[in-house]
Amino acid sequence: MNARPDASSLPIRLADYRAPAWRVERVELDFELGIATTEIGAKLLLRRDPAQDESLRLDGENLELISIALDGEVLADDAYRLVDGGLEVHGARDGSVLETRVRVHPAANTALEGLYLSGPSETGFLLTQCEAQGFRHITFFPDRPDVQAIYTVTLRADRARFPVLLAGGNPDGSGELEDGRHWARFVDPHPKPAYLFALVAGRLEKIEQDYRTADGRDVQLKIWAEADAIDRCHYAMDALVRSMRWDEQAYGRNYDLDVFHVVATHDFNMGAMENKGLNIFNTKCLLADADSSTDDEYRRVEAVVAHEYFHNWSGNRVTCRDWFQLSLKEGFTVYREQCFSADMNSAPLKRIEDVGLLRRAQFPEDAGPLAHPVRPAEYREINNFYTATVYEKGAELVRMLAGKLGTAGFRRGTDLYFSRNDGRAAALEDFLAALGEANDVDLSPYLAWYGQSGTPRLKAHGHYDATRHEYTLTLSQHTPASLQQPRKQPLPIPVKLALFGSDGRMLPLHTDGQTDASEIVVVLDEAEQCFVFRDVPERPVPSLLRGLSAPAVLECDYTPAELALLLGHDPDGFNRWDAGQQLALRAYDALRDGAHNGAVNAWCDTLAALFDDARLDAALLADLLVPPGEIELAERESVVDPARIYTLRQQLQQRLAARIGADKLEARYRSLAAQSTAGIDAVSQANRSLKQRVLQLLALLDPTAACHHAATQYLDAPSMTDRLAALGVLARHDAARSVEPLVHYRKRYASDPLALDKWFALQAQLPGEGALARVQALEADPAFTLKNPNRARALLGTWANGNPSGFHRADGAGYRLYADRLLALDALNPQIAARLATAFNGWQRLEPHRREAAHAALASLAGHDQLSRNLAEIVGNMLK
Ligand code: 0A1
Ligand code: ZN
Repeated sequence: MNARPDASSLPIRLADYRAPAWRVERVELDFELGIATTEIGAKLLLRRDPAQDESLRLDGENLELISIALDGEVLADDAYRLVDGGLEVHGARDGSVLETRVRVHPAANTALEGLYLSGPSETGFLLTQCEAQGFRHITFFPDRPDVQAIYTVTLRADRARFPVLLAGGNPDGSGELEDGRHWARFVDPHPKPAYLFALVAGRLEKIEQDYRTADGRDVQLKIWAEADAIDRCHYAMDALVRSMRWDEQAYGRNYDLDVFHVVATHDFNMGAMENKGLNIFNTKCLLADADSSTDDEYRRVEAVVAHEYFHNWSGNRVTCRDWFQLSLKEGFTVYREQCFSADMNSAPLKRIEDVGLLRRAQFPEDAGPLAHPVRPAEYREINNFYTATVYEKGAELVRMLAGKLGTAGFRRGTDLYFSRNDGRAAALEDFLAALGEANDVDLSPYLAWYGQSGTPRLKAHGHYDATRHEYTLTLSQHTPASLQQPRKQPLPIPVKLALFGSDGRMLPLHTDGQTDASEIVVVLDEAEQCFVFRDVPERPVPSLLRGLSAPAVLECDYTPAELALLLGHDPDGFNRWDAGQQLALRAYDALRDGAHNGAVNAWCDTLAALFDDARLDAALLADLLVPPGEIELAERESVVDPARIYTLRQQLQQRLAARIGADKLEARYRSLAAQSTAGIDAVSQANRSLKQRVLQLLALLDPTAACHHAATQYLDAPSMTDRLAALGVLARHDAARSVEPLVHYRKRYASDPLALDKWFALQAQLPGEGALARVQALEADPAFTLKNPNRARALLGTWANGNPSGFHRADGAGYRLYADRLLALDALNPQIAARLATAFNGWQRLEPHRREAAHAALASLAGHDQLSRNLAEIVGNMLK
């Protein structure tokens, strides 16, 4: 059933963009819905660009054409032609109306793209996913985002089987039909690209709330889910209302329809989708309650609800000209979502989380065979470009621009961007132009960031002239060459900085331009530049790239004592954390190289002192106590041995635990455990976060004591966060003792897919070579299936991406099993197979045995002739 478009098809290039020769002004869609078969009638009012004389060509895949008529006349066989991936029609004119009728098979659609079934045939519901190119699996249409039409959608179906019928836009009537069937119509007055079309039909429950926008529109907010999940939608509703208010206040953006629907499904390829007026969510990003959701999950629900809602302006009202501009909507919307979450929670903790993700997911992507610019120059399969680079690095670029313009200037710029481009399909140049023009600055140098892949290395060297009290900071930049871009150019890098005195206080800064600020931004836009600070009373310790003011890697010749000073004293939580991360890297290097213990001691001593500092926020302390992860550590090695990295990182943490001491860890654990609650307020979350970290550290010193606490905590846990934390410690440190709680959890949550996913993921994460056998055993669990993306990701994705020492076995058996599963997955769902295949990223730097085995697994995948275009592109790039 899945399309197997020619895997070797030619790439699509940004440079080849041309405006569409044919547009659709209005479209009327008629769905005769059924689980096995659905029929779709489409009536397209066509507009032709008089400057182009191409004949009409529509996209369409896996569609059975039932009938076709042009301007009311049934088309003769020679007046149209079904071609690979579409339909050509002869004789159409400007203003012509094309009518087609097609048949599709939702229950057989395992790729979850187009119209598909969520859940079992008897009880599940129908829904659509059209981004990026799913609409062509529904009807023949110019499926490109610069074709924007007004949609009228009529749904017809059996009332008992499909009591709820939803589509994007405003409701425009409903009623009964013969034979127990009914209909509902929706009209969307805002012209939209096809990727924002959506429908949902089936048995769903709802919660609802009224909302009045700042500009006075009454909106009905409705969240829909299957009966067993509807009670877990209240937090999402609360987050939605807060998102709507925030967008009114922060960006002056109001909602623009009378209804806003949100639907939850267990079967979804991504996190969620911003379809106009009908957002569809993976349950993982929508459902939340104290018994089954962790604190991280609550935060994710809040963030994703906001993200999809914010798209209504950054993505829907102003959409993308073509898919190369994807970051125009995604980078900007991630940035908006990050700011919202920072406002709702703690700004430094949010920044720590975001930078952690950037370093763990985006930096490695940007340094490996899948590296691409935020605006790629070419692609074969657009679904492979929903990447950390387009999303996370894209958000960093917007953050950089926002930082440059300041809050008021950025708002002036976005106001102009939204008003000037409302209803249009825009390009990244339009974004930069609006921000720049509204502020009278030329932002065009920043475009270079969008076209160049790779993470710039920022080198810093300071020189203090004690007689002149002058401090000269020399900054230089270098971006490593990549296959596609052997020569990289210097970029404008805003470097936010401060200088610290030896007593840990910030020094006032005197430069030519500014005086007396304690924090300033300098822009490095050449390969190397010097910046001079006057009246500096003593040799300062510079704090650089504060807040990660640009997505770069800082290389500075700090001594461990200097980093320890910043870790101990920086008033900004994020910068303090970042100094701690840099110091931990030094400590790690020292352990690895058997070098002098200076850095290890500096890291451990400083953290041990902070551990005793009652003024420090518990959640920040928890983050400070975690060294960079295995993936980040591997990024710095030219030859990677994941098992050795794991061992060294464990040793480093053991040193920290020993320095703090078992007694203190034990006492802190007891005091935090005594204050445990089920609340999701910031204090309760911080308590849980620190309690978990303390227990993990204690387990490295005294596993018996820690497992004793963990066993009790598992039984008494008032929240999922505590329950899972306890289970994690038990499973890692006392396998035998973890059996009973694991069985207990499995039974308790047998009918809760999201909780079961966490059970699979927790075990897939257990380090070491035993992981392979564990994964195989878990595959035999009756609840395991490759057909559900969340389940496949929970087991296979967590193992390959979140457990380096378990996946990268020296004998290569991990790679072989994984390649096998990717093949099986590819036959069902190419998008998920391709995404999971990116776990091989970095294989070229593995030590020789593993590298050879990884290469063999990739080569065997590449040798299959039935690969989807999705998987073929990833594997092909990996082997370039
Ligand atoms: N635009 C969505 C992400 C998304 C992309 C592709 C999808 O199907 C292939 C689904 C969702 C977002 O950014 O939230
Ligand atoms: Zn998005």
